[in-house]
Amino acid sequence: MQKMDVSQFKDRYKKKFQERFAFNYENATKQEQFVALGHLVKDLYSSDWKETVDTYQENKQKQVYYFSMEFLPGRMLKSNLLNLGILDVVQEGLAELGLDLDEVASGEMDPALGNGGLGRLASCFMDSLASTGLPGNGNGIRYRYGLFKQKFIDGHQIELPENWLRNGNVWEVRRENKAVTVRFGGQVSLEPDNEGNMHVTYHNTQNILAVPYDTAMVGYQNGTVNNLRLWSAEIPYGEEYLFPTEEERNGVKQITEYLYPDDSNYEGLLLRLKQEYFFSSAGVQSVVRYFKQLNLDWSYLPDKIAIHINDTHPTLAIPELMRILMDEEGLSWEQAWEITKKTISYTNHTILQEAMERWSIDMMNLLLPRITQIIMEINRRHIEKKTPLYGEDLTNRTAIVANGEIKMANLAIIGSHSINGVAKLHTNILINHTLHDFYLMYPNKFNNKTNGVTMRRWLQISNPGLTDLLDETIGTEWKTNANDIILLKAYAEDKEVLARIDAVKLENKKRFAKYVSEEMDIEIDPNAIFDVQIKRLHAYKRQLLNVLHILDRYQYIKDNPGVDIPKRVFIFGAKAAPSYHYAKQIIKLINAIAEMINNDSSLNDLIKVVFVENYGVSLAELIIPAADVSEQISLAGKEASGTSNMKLMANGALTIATMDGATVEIYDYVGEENIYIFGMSNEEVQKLNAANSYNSREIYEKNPAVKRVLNMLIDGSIPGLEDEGQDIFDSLVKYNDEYYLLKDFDSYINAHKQIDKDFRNRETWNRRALLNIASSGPFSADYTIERYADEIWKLGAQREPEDLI
Ligand code: H2P
Repeated sequence: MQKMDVSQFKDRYKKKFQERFAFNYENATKQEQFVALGHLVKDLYSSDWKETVDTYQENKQKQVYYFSMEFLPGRMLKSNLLNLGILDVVQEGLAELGLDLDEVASGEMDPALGNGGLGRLASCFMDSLASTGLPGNGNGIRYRYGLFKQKFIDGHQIELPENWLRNGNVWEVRRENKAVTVRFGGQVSLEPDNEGNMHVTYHNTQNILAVPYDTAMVGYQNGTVNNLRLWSAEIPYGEEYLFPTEEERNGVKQITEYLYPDDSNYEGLLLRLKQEYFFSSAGVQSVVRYFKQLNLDWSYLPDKIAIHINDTHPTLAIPELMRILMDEEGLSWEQAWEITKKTISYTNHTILQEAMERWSIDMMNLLLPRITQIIMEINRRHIEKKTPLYGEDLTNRTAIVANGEIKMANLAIIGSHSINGVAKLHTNILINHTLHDFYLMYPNKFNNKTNGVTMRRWLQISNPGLTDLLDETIGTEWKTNANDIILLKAYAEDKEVLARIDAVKLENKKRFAKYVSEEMDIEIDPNAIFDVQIKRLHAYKRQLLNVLHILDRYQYIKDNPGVDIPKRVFIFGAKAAPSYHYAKQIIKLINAIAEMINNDSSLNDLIKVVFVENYGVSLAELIIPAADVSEQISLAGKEASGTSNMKLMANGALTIATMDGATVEIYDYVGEENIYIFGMSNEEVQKLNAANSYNSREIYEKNPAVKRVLNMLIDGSIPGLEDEGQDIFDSLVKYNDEYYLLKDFDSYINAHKQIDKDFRNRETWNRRALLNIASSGPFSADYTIERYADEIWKLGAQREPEDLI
């Protein structure tokens, strides 16, 4: 890309604006100012984009395709500017034009095409693939609305559609000429031709057009621009198609409308299955089409293509690739199977049974008859082959098809060459418990790839103050080699640097406090401890434990008016799945408590509760740099990795945590004196499970602090609660507290008391913040991606045709 100075930028911007809108930029809305800038930026990278794609193809380079139901890219303007190396020039240029970059950037919609860590991980990986110069592309769904927009009404979560495309999307390019057809329903017949080869014929299928929209994934100042391809469902056109009825049109549109439509009923489930096949099939078809252009024998497919399935949602890529290779390209089952397994790899992101996808065979058969045949045959062969080796019991436990259902994780493991967990502890749990039977069969398929986060978005963009501090102390090498952040350790005793860490944090806290004041009408003191829990709302993540601590603290302050403890602001950001009743009750509870506490002047502002509405990437960018305390309090063994833990640490928050997920690795790097660990370990949880002796009611009866706090849920102390208080109380006392909150209660409270004490000593606290920042380098997604590339996708070591001879 050609470099641009400030004055060139200003000229180009004015011209671009004029071209697009035919009036002056000064009179424009933020959104229009953004659109013009977006188009300008796109012009700047478009030649690199084309060149990157061409080079991959000319060199017949092996490419990876990351299939994911979710991507959570966040706003892309600043990330593109940073990666193009023109963030400063544009900021300055806009300022000279009388515009503020942050204001203009806020004119971009933040697409909610993901739900939580899973989708954000996919986007961090996209950034890291391009930034490390690796040939890697995304494949997913272009949801018209994505995940719902969250509103709180009377403290309840209300879901609204988020029309993020209403003003168009500057970054995407519609590629109609690359559309493919995806078939649903109907019947299939297999008939032999004269030579005895089987031919598959489809009857009465519903054909849907999958149209790709491509978005550039710009690498960090390296000229690499990869592709994120998102598919949109459309009615096929052409003379052979009759004019569709309204019902047909709606049925098609529906496929790419919402992320995670309510699946608590048959229709919703069917729609979700459609979505999964839709983007898996479209992705595989486009990958195969690309491979065919290389003019190589089919056996080279795994040498040129890696398909990664992010969680089980894209698992149908396995039977789909088999289908194409056999039915359309005439390969034998054995050939197709070898190629498929070598091409596909899978990441498991959770051990929660409820999250393990299963589909009814009947539904699958109705929607995808040929795919179902293939899955049944994969299963039949698996059982036939493994039973003599491992016996009936073990083999049957690994079956893909059982009790009228298809188990997607089992299919993903059997049909791929690699399965990885997302943190060391998680991978160990997979190997030793959840997927142990598979581990006995395929020990070499299992490996760990601890998650990572892109430091570009989560440090450079969201925390410019800290970025400057790092640049001025340790130089700029850390921006391409995050391990260099460790050099900051040398400043652990430097009082000036420690004071600057404090000042940067305070600035970030003021920025967030301003948002809270303007948007929520709550005043918070930037000198208070900002205590942050931001993640999907789920019982295992134990936001409720955080709530119990708040109530305990509330009681303590009430009992001891004028007590001298640091002020705390409890900050929550979380969405609950629309049909997850209990999670929504917890949202209501937090909001009710916020209302009660924030309006109680007798508390002297010693506690405040801020539950931000519609938490997403943009809010995370505001909250994370402002955090003092990072809450990672899941029941040990349940959180596969976590990634907010890494972002918060890199921004100098101290972690209060159970030994779970990647927090265990954070503990290893940062050392026990710089983190607050509490609660049961995974082993202790396992033992308690095995003993079957847990009795939460006994804790309730015997522990006065617990009793007092829990009683608040049911005795009317918290205004505005309806059934929520009783239901939540019951979950903890009557139904034996599935996630052991009461068991971990005391140690959690004690850890928080320690935080109160430690926060007082500013210098020591800042030193520990510094050590957290300094230890965060290994969690850069660049390293994670390099490990995927080397060990799973083998992007560097591809086999060329000569190697075969
Ligand atoms: C999940 C796991 C996290 C993990 C993330 C990415 C599904 O994300 O629960 O532990 O870090 O995938 O691997 P989340 O809960 O945030 O939706």
